[in-house]
Amino acid sequence: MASVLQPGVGNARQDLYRRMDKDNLAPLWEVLHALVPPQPQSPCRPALWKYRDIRPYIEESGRVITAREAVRRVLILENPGMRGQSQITRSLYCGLQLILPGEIAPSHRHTQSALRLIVEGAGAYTAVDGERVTMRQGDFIITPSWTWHDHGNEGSEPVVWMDGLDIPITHLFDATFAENYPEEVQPVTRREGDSWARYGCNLAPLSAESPFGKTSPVFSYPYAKSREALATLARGGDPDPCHGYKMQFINPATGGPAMPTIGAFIQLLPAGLRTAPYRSSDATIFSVIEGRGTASIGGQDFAFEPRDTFVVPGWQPASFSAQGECVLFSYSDRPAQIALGLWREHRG
Ligand code: GTQ
Repeated sequence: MASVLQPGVGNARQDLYRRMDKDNLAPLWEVLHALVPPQPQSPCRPALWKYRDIRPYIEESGRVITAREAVRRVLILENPGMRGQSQITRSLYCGLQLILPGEIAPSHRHTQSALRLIVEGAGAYTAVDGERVTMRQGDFIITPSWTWHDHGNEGSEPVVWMDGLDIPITHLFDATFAENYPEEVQPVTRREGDSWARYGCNLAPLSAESPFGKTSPVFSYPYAKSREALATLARGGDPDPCHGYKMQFINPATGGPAMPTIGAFIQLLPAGLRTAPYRSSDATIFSVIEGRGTASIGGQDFAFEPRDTFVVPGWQPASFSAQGECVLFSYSDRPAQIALGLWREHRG
């Protein structure tokens, strides 16, 4: 029943608010609608970063600071609706990291999980708890929470990759810890390919140890393998109307997502495909590996080409129109939302 405001009640309320404010109290009824909206109300906006436009800044960053001095030489992709917060969505961070030939990004570890999607160049490596992996374009590489990692470039060309981290999630929980390795580069204790051989070939050691806790023991998913799988699927059956041929990267030890907080996906859109609108509660960051097309996000059209990055805010309808055959990598906080019973999707 609507209450009728008596004369003087407005003043009485303001008076109450003022007095209790100094005791760190606030009235819920003034903010209830904003705290519990019927649908997500996010400052996150759709956006696209054209690699062609931002590549000069990345190159210039390589002239003004070394990887050693920067620790990580990264340009952060900040959501235009959340400038200054180092966030591309409310829960995730995104950056483009540059490492020049001969450079080293020193070893450290943190509770944040990181993923890398190699965007340009070859010949760099990242090391995870004693094992190095060579980076190639399109590779999806994980740095599990609390694992030592350093990056180096032993090749002859600049290497750029996209960093996806769950920084806002660890900050939300105030569960952020970090430390530097005592030396710049951690010792190599396993041969390259060890973890792939051990966990990535539908084989597993007889003992059920999990070297990286809740994160996949396979920390590098070579693009050549994922691309071949997508090509086989695309030859064999009809595409999903919303997604084309879309797969998620898994932890072979559990069959679940490769990382506990971040879901990672790869999809092939056949040339000419126009997908049906799709929305889900996990805001999603896309990196274009192959092909040109248009992403329609919340009614706005964004033309994309290889190496571009774009973001689809949660619960905004998105559809794709593929000019040529496209391959898109994407990541979101879906595993975290599913674990907490929050995730929703809507097709059509
Ligand atoms: O490579 O360890 O983009 O710690 C941000 C924080 C990359 C990294 C980032 C990091 C890293």
